[in-house]
Amino acid sequence: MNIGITCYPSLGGSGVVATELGKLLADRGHTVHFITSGLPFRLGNYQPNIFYHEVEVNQYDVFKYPPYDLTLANRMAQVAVNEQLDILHVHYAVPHALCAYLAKQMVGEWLKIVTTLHGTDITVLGYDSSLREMIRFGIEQSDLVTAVSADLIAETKELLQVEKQIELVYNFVDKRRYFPKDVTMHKQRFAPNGEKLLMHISNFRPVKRVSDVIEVFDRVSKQVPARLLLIGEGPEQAAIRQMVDERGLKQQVCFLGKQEDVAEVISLADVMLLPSEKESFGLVALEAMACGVPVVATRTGGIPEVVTDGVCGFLTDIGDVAAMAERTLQLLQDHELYEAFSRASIERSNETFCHDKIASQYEALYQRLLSRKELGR
Ligand code: GMT
Repeated sequence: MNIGITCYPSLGGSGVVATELGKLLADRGHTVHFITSGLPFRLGNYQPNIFYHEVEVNQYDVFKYPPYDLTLANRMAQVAVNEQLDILHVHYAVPHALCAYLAKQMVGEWLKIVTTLHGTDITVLGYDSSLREMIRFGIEQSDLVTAVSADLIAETKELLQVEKQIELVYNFVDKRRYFPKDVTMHKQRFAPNGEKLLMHISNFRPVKRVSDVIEVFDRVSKQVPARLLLIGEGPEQAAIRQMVDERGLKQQVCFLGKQEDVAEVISLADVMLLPSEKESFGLVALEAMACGVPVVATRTGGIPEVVTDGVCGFLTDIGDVAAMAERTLQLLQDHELYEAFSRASIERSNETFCHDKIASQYEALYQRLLSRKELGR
């Protein structure tokens, strides 16, 4: 198949999933065309059947707002025709589903549009009255729509009142890269006296509740010697640094900034903390599980579909930092429990969220769409 993929190319779960999917599809012999505003950051090494088509936005002085959406739609249409795309798979509804719709209007019905909903495109933007109807339209006009958790499907249906069937396709983790790694050398650097390492990875937006991570760490480190590794950057970072200083935790908290390949660092962690307000899936939780790191997270959105509470991690109510700290301590202090959770995490990520299994699901959906096309539907 000739498959076009559009996503946000910078750091972020939806871009990661889209890029990794493109690579897997290329491994399976398909030709993949990324149509994006920048080179997807996880694209990695050259692969002969992966192509990149840059979307260059016109910065003409008259425009107060450069027309990214129109330029993208036009580029999608060009690539669809020139490369004879069978499928155009867009990740994140806004504006990608609408751009794909416009491209399809330009080239013809033969171009099949698949839209994957990732979370904030519904759970945040869907509440914006200036976008809501547009998002609903983009979903209804897609030939096929998928979402990354059952919870996201339910919220989309309820909030936007869409009639369209939405297929559940979970996110995945590539178990060839995410597995427990020997990090003894690095551990020595971050935990020189054998301290326990807690970790949090996010874009430091308010929805991630990074201040809860600090609250939890503060409590845990009063009971067991521990360090905290924070990975990622974002708008809350300055406030978090200040909070760390005010609590006198500076020596125990390390800000690692943006890391391109978290597969290399996750194995350093003893426990991954994810106290989000909302999380349609929680890719970071899955990546931690694949590396055998138990997760302590909030019972919100799609997280309970990823982290089985009491088996591969613990789930608590949003903002209940006391419970999160207690659960973290339980894991850190009970070796047998820890080992059981670690094994269960690896097993669950390999079975339910294996890259091969999910790539096959997408492939089957594409094939279903294309066979409908042959039947003239
Ligand atoms: O987490 C974010 O804010 C980034 C966002 C994105 O679009 O990259 O993540 C969303 O999509 C990820 C991949 O499907 C999911 O794992 C995240 O749970 C989801 N974020 C939220 O729902 C807040």
